[in-house]
Formats: sequence, structure tokens, C-alpha cells
Amino acid sequence: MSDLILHHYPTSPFAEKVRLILGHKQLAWKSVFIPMIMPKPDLTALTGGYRKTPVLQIGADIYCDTALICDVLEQLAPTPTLYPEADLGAARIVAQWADSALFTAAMAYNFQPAGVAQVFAGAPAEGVQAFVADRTAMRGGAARMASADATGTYKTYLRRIANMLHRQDFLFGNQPCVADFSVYHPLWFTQERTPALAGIFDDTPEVKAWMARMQAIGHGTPGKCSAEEALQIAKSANPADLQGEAFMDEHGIGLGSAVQIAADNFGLEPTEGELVAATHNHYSLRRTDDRAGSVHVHFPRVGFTLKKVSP
Ligand SMILES: N[C@@H](CCC(=O)N[C@@H](CS)C(=O)NCC(=O)O)C(=O)O
Repeated sequence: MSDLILHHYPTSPFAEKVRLILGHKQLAWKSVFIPMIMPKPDLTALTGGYRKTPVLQIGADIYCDTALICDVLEQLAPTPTLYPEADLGAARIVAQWADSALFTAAMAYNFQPAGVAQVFAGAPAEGVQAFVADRTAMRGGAARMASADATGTYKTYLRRIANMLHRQDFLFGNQPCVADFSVYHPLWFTQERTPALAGIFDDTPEVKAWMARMQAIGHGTPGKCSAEEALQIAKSANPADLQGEAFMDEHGIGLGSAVQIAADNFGLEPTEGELVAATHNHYSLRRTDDRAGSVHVHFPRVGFTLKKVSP
């Protein structure tokens, strides 16, 4: 199998979720750093438009969104599992809540003025302005949640997380599962990037102790890879055979159609290509790029929109 290549940057919370899962499953991986804001020409040569962080590349297969990346890593390395049999639905639902509601409240809390001062300490004013403009555009111009609302919501969520940890080391038992990695990453940003605001954890010692256990998992030891090498790897590989999962059509769009896939909120840059798979869980597009060659770009079904376009 080709190497696992993670396209990411160090301060990305969603990337931290995947880095820890790679460490937990003891998978070898290579690291390509991507820009924090647009333009990201080397990344979008692979994805065809999707610009969020992180993206996983395996040869000429490009996996967008951490929910799908979790599924791919689970298939490659089933133990230790991310999806405990007894709590499968609940673990995934808590993970989805954490990646959306918890992440939104925590990041609005983290980006109050004292947090912004720490995140951008030493950065030039133009860099800060460019970052703010990029993220405001990603939110379609909408403001972040007000910081007082975010603080109250984050505190309530932390108490609920503490409740889940009263009698166990991890959210669903004695081992971390997908929910732990999703709940951890927004809290990690508070602790690591905005430590001036980390006093919010003081009322929930169970959460603090659990965060130390999560942090101890580590990232394994990534190898280095340049963006140019990653593009070469894609170009010289063939996408993996699509496994015969049943075609599920909810849109009246057949395989072979020219389509567009985009996230359904925050960061709507679409990817266009030929629909080559649509299972209950994911979509796959075939597209060709001058630099990346012929690639398959994969998206989860949940959280993404599919539309037909004229070829
Ligand atoms: N649902 C996506 C969310 C990813 C996401 O929002 N990542 C943030 C960084 S933590 C992002 O893309 N920010 C803008 C950027 O990096 O360009 C996932 O699970 O991968």
C-alpha cells in the first residue's frame, strides 16, 4: 500500500484529531504542511476545490473530511478500534456533535480577544487581517458566536463531558473511541493555543485528567514529504479499485454523471468530477488534473451536497 500522507498544519484542531488517531493506531504516516488560508494550489490540485484541513492522501486516493478519514484508518488498522460495537451509534453521534456544536462554541470562546492575542502573538498585522478575512468568507460573512454565549455553552458542554467520565477513563469505556478524538481536538486548541483561557477546565478535573490521557497518545513519528512529492506520488499511482459497496441513489444521479460535491456549511468550495461511487457512507469522484494526474476524491455523504452539472 502507498504511504499515508496527511495534508495539514500544526495548529489545526481537526488535524490534531487525525494525528492522534494515527498515533493511537500506530500507523506510519508522512506529513505535508499546507497553508492556513487560501490560496492552497498544491492541495486543491489534489482535491479539485475542497480546501479544508486536514486531507488524507493514499497514492491517487484523496480523502476529504475527518469523519471519512476515520473510516479509512479503521479499515486499514481495525485494532484498536474507533467504533466500539456496544456503543457504535452513540459514539458516532457524539463525535458528530463534537465536530460541529462543541467545535463552534469552543472556537468562538478561543477567539475572544485574550485568545486572539495569544494565537497571533508576533504575527504581522497583514497576516492577522488575511486570516480573519479568510475565515469570515468561509462563514459566508456571518459573525462568530458572541464570546459570552460561547463561554456559557462551552462550560455546559464541559460539565456534560465530565459526567461521561465519572466512572471511566474515556467517554465510552476504558479505551478511546472516535468520540474521544472528536471531543478532544477543540479542547486541545484551548489548552495549547490559548492557554490564557484554559482556566475554563478548572471546574471539571475529570476533563483535565482525560485530556492528559488523550495527549499522551501522541502522533507516532511522521516522515516528511513535500507538496511536490505528494503530487508526484498521486500522478504515478492509480486510484484503488472501488470496493463493491452497493450504489445508493437518493438524487436521481447515476454513476458516470458529471457532478459537484461541496460541504453543506462553512467552506463551500466545490469539487467537480465524474461520480464513480455513492455508497450509504461516501461519494467518490474521478477527476484529472495536470499536476496530480487521474485521482479519486472521496467525501462522506453526511455533511456534503451532491449536484449534477453539465459536463
Ligand atoms: N468537517 C471537516 C471540518 C474541517 C475544518 O473545518 N477544518 C478547519 C481547520 S481545523 C479548516 O478547514 N479551516 C480552514 C482551513 O484550514 O483552510 C472535517 O471533519 O474535516
